[in-house]
Amino acid sequence: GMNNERYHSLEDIYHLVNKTSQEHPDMTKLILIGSSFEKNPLYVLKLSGRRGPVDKAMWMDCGIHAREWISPAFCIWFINYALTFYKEIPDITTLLDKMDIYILPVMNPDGYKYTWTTNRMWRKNRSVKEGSSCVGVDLNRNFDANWCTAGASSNPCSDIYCGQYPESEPEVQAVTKFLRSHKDSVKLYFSIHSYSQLLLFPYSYTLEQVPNHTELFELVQEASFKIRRHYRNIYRYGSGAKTIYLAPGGSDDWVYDQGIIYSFTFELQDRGRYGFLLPPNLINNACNEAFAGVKTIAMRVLEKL
Ligand code: 0X9
Ligand code: ZN
Repeated sequence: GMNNERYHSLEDIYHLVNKTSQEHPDMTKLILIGSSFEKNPLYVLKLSGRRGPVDKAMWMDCGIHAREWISPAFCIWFINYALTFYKEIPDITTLLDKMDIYILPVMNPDGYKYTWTTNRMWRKNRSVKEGSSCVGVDLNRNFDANWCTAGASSNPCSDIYCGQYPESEPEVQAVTKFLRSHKDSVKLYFSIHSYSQLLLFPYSYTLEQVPNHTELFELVQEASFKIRRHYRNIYRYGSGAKTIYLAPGGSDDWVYDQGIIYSFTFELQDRGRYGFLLPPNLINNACNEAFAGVKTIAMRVLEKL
């Protein structure tokens, strides 16, 4: 239910997504975009309103980093919200009537599973390479965007290891392949992380500003104001490099340079009290305010397109 949330295991998430697609065949499509290093499937759920085809779409991925449990929880929450309140609440109805929404609930299923079984604080994927005893690549350092420069590490034992070469990881390959082939329709990109309460946009790989910096700044500023007014929580905002740190090889920067100029990374609750261990009773509030941010930006972008 929407009010006593809990975190879902990887098996639960597969089951939920599968069940949801079967219960809503008119509004959903389940798309297998690839598989992880350990051969777990990467499913994208496509959400559409009950209307004819449209040429605009939004993408949202969750769970790039294994330990950030609120992130997959938000993707699941979003799917439930959309299918429950389509034609009941104007915000989600407008979004689904005007664009298709592609949701990847867990981009790093191997790592996510590992945080449930073995190490709650695991961040990377679980790929192994001959000649190294350390496991995993940071998927948000493996995209082909100023790959492995300052802010990433070439040491396989580092938590921010960039991998052997750009897009070396199957999870990254699956996402880039899908987005390359849907470049014309996807206008809006969100990547959901935690924690720190930040609304970020490119670049993170350089301190230089993107051409539409002012436009993106105004979008995240408005989203932050809305969240503060409705939920009394503070979200800082700005370009990644200037707001937190230089970090190359990220999904948002790669997406931006592909021409998807409305590209965002959200860092959800909290600001450090619980960190990655956000208690289940706070999931709902975290998701409600994250949705307020996504909605604010998506509505504005729709007006511009
Ligand atoms: O460092 C990251 O990958 C993200 N922060 S996290 O604490 N969730 O690991 C921030 C990503 C910002 N965007 C890029 N670095 N491209
Ligand atoms: Zn993260």
